[in-house]
Amino acid sequence: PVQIEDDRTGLSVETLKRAFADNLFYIQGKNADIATLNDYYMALAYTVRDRLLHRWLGTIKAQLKPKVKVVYYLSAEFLMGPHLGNNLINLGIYDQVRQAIQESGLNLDELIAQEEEPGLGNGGLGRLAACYLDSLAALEIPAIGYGLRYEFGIFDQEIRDGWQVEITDKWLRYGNPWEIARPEATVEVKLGGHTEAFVDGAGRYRVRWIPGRTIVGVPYDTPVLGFKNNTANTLRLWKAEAPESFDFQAFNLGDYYGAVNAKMYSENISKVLYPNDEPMQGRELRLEQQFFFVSCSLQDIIRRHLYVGGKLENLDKNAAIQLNDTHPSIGIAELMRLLVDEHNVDWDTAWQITQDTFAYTNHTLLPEALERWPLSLFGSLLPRHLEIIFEINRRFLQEVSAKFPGDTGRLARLSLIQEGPEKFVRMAHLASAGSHAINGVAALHSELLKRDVLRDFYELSPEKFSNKTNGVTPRRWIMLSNPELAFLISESIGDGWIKNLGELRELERFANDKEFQSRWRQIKLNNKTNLTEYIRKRTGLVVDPHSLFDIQVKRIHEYKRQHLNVLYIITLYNRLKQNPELEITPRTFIFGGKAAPGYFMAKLIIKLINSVAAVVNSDPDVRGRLKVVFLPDYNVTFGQRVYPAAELSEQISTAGKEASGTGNMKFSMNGALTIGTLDGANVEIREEAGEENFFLFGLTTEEVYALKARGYNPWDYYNGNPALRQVIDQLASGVFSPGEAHLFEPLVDHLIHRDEYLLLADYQSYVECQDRVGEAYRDQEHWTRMSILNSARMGKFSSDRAIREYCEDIWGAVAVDVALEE
Ligand code: DL6
Repeated sequence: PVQIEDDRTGLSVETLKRAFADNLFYIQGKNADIATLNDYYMALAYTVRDRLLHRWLGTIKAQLKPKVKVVYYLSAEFLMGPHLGNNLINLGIYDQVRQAIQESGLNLDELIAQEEEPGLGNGGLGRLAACYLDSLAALEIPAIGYGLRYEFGIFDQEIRDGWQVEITDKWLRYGNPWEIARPEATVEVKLGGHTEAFVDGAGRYRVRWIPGRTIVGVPYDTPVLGFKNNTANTLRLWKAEAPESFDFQAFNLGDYYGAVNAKMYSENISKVLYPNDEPMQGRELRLEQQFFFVSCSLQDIIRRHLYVGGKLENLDKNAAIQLNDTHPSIGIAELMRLLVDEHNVDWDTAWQITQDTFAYTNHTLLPEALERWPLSLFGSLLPRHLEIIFEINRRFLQEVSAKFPGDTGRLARLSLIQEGPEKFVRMAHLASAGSHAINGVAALHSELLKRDVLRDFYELSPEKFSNKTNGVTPRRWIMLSNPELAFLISESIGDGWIKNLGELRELERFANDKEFQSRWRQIKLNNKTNLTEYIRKRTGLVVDPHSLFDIQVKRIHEYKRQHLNVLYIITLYNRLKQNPELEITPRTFIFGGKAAPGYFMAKLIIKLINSVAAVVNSDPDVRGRLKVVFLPDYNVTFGQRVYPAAELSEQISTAGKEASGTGNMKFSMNGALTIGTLDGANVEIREEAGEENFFLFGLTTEEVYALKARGYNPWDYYNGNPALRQVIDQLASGVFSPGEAHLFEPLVDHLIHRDEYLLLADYQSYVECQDRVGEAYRDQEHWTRMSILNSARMGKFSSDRAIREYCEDIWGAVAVDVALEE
């Protein structure tokens, strides 16, 4: 019989080609004569989207049922990365599509590269949310990610004269083929105004909130595919708009321009992503954003629950709501308000439901990053929520008193309100009191939470605490980013590792195999050569793919210590200048990362890297041995090029400061060795890889605490170490800033007088460790063995493992089969 494939679902190369041409014509309105690369990208994106829709609708149907428990992941950030390549992998149609595109006279890689990535996150926290959505779908767990559809995501970074310049990220400029607006599911959100008490018909004391203004949230849905299964979960992002009724009212009063103004004002709420690594600032718009997306999401969750016939008392049976840091923690008060004020549930029942439904993940130990809102600001924007928080606090402190009678210090420390001349609402306290589970993101971090930041909460309710070490998805971070390596691995041990990363262990038996080693090395060299080409295109710099690729990519922050790396570069440079014959392992130091726009020191560190690069790269004395590159605009797309090409991964934060890190995992999976401190997940990476396959240096957390307690004096290190002193003096005297001798004074001053992050204390240990790295690299066979073992032993760091733990220990969520209808 003749079989005819449907143009929208067929997977043969012929059908794909036809569908692609069809979409180019009928959706983009172009033909080959005038089509741009972007038109081709769009046509392909729609071709792929057509092929996932039946899974998406099948998933919605399978999950919108009574008794199904859904994970709701609330996050102010989702750093999804480009969708096209990833969707091809998850649909399992990469090869057919590549061929179809080739036969259409185009190149798939170029079309994939055309996608503007949705940069709706700052870094680790947002990317973690994206990896978790990937794993939830891979494991067929019903889940919805809820967040904000920022019109402008994280800024694009340009480097001018060595300084960072921020450019608006207009990611929606050419349209977004992956999202579908659902205006029929719009919800209303109130803000400002005041509250009124009243007695209802049943004689109950109630409160109503009379808002000062109302905005509406319009959901935009993006499918999140599981790997080669039928599940397509949803990422639902809210866009803020003005309610129509407002326009009409103003229109009737003749104030047309006033109405337009109000509309613009409302739309500001989802305009722009805030940086997360500046010290907490009480910005009203940021609180509005948080409340806006959380209120939209909770109303949506309740609507879904009631739609399937659920009772509010059983909300926790059908819903597990995860707070990704404190940004959505206003949800605790909002759910109480929705239950008590709008659904007439009594307080005690509502509080039980709330606690049983919510769980909270902490992502930072930096005290200055903990969110707290001035009471005045909070009360004017969310008057009803402030009352609710006072009431939660009153009851909560009563409980504390009962457990620790007479301990007033503890009451003050635990209170949801920070007292003082200016009072604040402490969001981490609200999240901790209102959740049944609290977790850190790496073993060390979870211990430090119990000991420091959340110690009193731990002493009050130790049963709430657990650790969930972060993970990353091997689909994007190995298969998509490093296809050659993925191919070699599958050829050697089968392709079970993609779903069960623990199987990578089977690679251990190839660690000493010469033939395997040489293929492993060749793949690394190919990836390095690709990156070399990219570096040349972006910066004009020519680097040697045979040199050691030493890479530090992450947000620029003093605690992450990019400048410690620079101190070593200058040390090497000095050695070469003093002894031009010195034999060293040729190295290329590569940096990438954005600084928060208001974080002066971080921006100065970028300038420092570029200034040192300018001197080193133009000095003929070190040619062929030392190169320094700052690659602008680090983002997910760029990460996909960088991790596969790295040989040394820099994870050098001050012990006790990096909650986990996830880049560290992506590097090791792709065969880079780590130079690192015992911080965050480095500790576990080293445990897994074996200490002989990890370059460890620096003070431990205990030693950092002890040194600070004794009184740390960076001067002693400066005076006691001639090489270090030379480096610091050079920075202070303008050797790397010709014509601007004082440029790096703020950095130098900080290092020798305060050095909060202990660079000087760790300098010698770092230098010695880096020297060991240089030595080790000379024995390529041994290095390759270590590299293979690193990849082989990273199974633990799959986000699938992390999500399984969340499901079992916190969410009580299980897989739901999705059946596809023909
Ligand atoms: O948990 C994801 C990621 C960790 O890997 C990083 O170590 C940590 O710095 C980051 N935390 C934040 C904090 N933002 N806030 N709030 O981004 O989380």
